[in-house]
Amino acid sequence: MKIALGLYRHMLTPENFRFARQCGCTHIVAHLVDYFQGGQLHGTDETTTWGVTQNQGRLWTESELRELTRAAGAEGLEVAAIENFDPSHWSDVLLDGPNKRQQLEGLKTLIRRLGKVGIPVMGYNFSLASVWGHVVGPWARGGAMSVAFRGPAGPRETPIPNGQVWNMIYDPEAPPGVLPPTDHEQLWARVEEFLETLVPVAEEAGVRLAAHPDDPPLPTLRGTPRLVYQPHMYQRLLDLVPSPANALEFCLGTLAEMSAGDVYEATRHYASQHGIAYVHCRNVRGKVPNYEEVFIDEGDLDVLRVLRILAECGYDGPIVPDHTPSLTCDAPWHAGMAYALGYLQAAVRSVTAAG
Ligand SMILES: [Mn+2]
Repeated sequence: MKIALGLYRHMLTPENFRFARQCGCTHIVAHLVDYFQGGQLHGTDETTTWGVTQNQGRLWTESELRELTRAAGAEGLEVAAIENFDPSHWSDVLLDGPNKRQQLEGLKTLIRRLGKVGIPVMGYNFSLASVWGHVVGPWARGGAMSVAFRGPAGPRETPIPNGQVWNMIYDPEAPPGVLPPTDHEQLWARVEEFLETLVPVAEEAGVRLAAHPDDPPLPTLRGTPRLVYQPHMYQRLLDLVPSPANALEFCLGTLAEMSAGDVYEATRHYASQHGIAYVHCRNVRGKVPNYEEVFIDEGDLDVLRVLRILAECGYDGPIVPDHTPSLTCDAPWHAGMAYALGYLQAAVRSVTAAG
């Protein structure tokens, strides 16, 4: 297994690449969407979004992707994956809007560019509401700040306004009103078209598409359907277009939050069919509708047991800490990640040595 660090766009700097290498990472997972902009990840009320995306019609260029791989390479790292499409690149793919065909062509171009520069995975989250509704508080060990989902006691589930999807504003000029209703089968039809269009291109480009499950894993959120909110729903997604290029961004925390199923069985099930492109590893206490993100060595998930199963199934791909609670010090995010990465280093070494 390859230890990797996920970095948001504003964190893709030589200093952070060096930090990752110093923590023993051989790979990074890069977010190129301009969310957060260095600001808040989680909002204070139901109207908060991750901001306005400024990339309508502007696909990530081959030279910017190549520069990313060069800059990471200069610090001894490979780019294992790009995580998440920009909402403005695929809003009408998610919403079945008038620009869908054109946007699918754009996504094909992006996948081909990833292939050209040697980035082997494109992670995505086929979701209208995306990650939403979490609150911040001192829920991890020692009162470390982390995020929780509180169901009806959390932010009120307001409908999604026009011009927004995936928790970002892609059209600030959109007319007033909210998204039209969508049901689960309509959403499945949309992801099927997305996969049928992109999987052949990804195969040819040597890129794997990797699906993240819905976080929080509820049947609906803000009145919109969720796609993968129980472990078995990942299989439906793989079966839509069977191919090595149709794979999973296997989020252990989200799987552990699901109300049904078993995260260890799911890990064996998907790893043994080589369906996992990369792993998000974080720990959690509780399940929907009430759970908290905690340190990698507390919470409900037995991380060592999961890693042992991955090793037994021959999984040799990247594993990233996903998110961690913040440590109380001058560098809360970095310290939290360094802690999780140190744990992962030792844990991966112990399970692979035992095998
Ligand atoms: Mn995740």
